[in-house]
Amino acid sequence: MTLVDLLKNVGRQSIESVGGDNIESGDGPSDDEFRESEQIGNGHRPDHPRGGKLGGISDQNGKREIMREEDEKRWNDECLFDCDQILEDFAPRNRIPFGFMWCLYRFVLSRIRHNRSVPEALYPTHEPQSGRSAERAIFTRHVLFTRMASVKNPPIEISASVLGTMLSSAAAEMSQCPTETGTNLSRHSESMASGLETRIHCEMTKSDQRTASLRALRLCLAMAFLLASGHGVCQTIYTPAPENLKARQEFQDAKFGMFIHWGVYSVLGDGEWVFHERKLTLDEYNRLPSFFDPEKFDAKAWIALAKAAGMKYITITSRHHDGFAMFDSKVSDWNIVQRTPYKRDPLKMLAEECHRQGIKLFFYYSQLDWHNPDYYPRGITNWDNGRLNRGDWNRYLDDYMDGQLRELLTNYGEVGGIWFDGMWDKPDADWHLEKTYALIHKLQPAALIIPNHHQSPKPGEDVQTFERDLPGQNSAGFNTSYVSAQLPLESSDTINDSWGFNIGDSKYKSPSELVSRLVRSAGNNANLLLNIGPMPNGEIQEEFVARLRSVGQWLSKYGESIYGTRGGPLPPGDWGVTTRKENKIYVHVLNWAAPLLALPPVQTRITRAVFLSNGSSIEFTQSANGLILKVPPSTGDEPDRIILLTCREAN
Ligand code: H79
Repeated sequence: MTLVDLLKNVGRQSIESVGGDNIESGDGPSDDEFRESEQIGNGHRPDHPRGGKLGGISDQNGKREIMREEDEKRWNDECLFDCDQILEDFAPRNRIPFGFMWCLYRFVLSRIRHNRSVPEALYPTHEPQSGRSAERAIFTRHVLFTRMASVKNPPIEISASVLGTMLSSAAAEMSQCPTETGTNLSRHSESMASGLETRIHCEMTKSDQRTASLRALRLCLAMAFLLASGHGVCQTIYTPAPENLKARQEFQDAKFGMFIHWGVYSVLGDGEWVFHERKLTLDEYNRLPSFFDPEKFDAKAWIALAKAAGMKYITITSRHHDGFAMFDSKVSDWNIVQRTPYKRDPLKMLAEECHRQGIKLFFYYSQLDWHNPDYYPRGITNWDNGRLNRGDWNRYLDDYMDGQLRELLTNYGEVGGIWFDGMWDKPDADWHLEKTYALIHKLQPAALIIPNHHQSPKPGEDVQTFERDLPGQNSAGFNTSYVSAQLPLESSDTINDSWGFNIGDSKYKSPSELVSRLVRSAGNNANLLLNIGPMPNGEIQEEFVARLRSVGQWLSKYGESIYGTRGGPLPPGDWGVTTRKENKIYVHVLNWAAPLLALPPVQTRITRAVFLSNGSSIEFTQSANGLILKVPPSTGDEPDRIILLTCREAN
């Protein structure tokens, strides 16, 4: 059953279940069947007003079908709907409005909850299916169904006032939801309801149902865009500045960046989560800064290492989840200048050196804070570390966080962008993203906003990043599998298994493995942001240095197949990937033992194939069925055999 099928069935069930007098009765379920049909048990969902609970649907022949769990999941995960198809399927039977209202309603809620752009909201993607999010999804669906089932004569009543009423009722019900989301949704629903009622009015007659259906569809779309364009509670559509678009391209061309995790936690040599891992108290953790004195820190040497590795940008932790500012912040004294014997601002030194050496500098900034009491209510990583059990969330975001971001974007010259992390700690919270993103874009329009929230991109964001995964992969279970087709992509990874300095972690990836990750990232149209965790004395351990230099040596030879390229045109596979630039395709053979490599068809005519390492010709056959390459034998020590294809036209 496709999602569209599911949707049709829901529309049908909902319409039939209210028994609207202008609806084809069809051969849907009887009341008894409907009553029996609810099987998706959850304590939060009260009974259906008509006796049954929610979730039952019927198929085309009236055979009752219970919505299976996997359909439910797909519904939540994909929620794809195709307006044209709905129109085609529902219009002849006057069934559009209800099905479509359902979609719209879900869209509106989804939009509020996730601050998504219109296309994102119309095509919501994967959310975690357990815990509070799932509970929330179920609750939302419940409210939706309840409202839908109580609307009479759906095709006529698709009007702003009905939607307004629905939203008001939903607001009342949401306010009983025992989560922060409930409260937020309640508030938003209420303000939307009142806004809508005054803004749009739509009268439709019973005799004009077909037109009504079409008008309803248009109305819904119009409302959707209206909502998205800054009216009511929704955000203005983000239009990136020309310099931002240019920065995105430069970012994509750069392909390889250095991630740096460095903070007072480095002193303990146990990673950047040590505060949380050891469940330290504030008093205990507050002692750490006095041991942080990186006398060997040398900004020039760090940047020179990044350059030797072939990296084009650096993303450094301006503050991690411990909230400790590694820069001179006036917003609080929880910072390197005021709390450590070092007393200086390493970010300033790095920024100056980056500008001198032509490297872009990005600031990692954790929105999650384990130290500031105003980070309240706390998130999923909360433990009792001695903070007061009260705080001012708005003050945390508007004064503290935005205050520090203002400093970072004002005092350090041109900044590549801000790399946000930690929002996943409070997925339901209102993070004031619109405000924060607007502040960043106002201060430095070219600065890229790179959020590591593990969800699909939201308005105002400029890059989609994937933590320890290639785009679309979700190996650790926290990345989204949605991949933006518009935004630049980035994959972040570690050289050993740690981000912050970890004295006991010797699981270093080999230089070949690192090259392979870089190549696979490029072939997947993404940058690689490769991490080092410098030591507390300011030095970078030799294991990292040696590996980075190896990758740099490889890049000095094969960089043309990486820098400035885009992924494709052929899909990545276990065998390897392709990258492209102008009329060139680079076939990166990463894991292929046989002498012949058969690939899918390439759209343009290939005029020449050479082995990039020595320029020798490569035999190939191109036909409508695909492309066959005779791969030079592996010497066993090269991470990548690259075949350069020259094409008649650009790809
Ligand atoms: O800075 C590095 C890490 O410290 C930070 N991001 C990188 C770049 C990071 N913090 N957490 N994570 C990465 C992994 C997040 C795991 C999560 Fe969960 C799974 C968040 C929510 C679900 C585990 C379970 C952590 C909190 C609950």
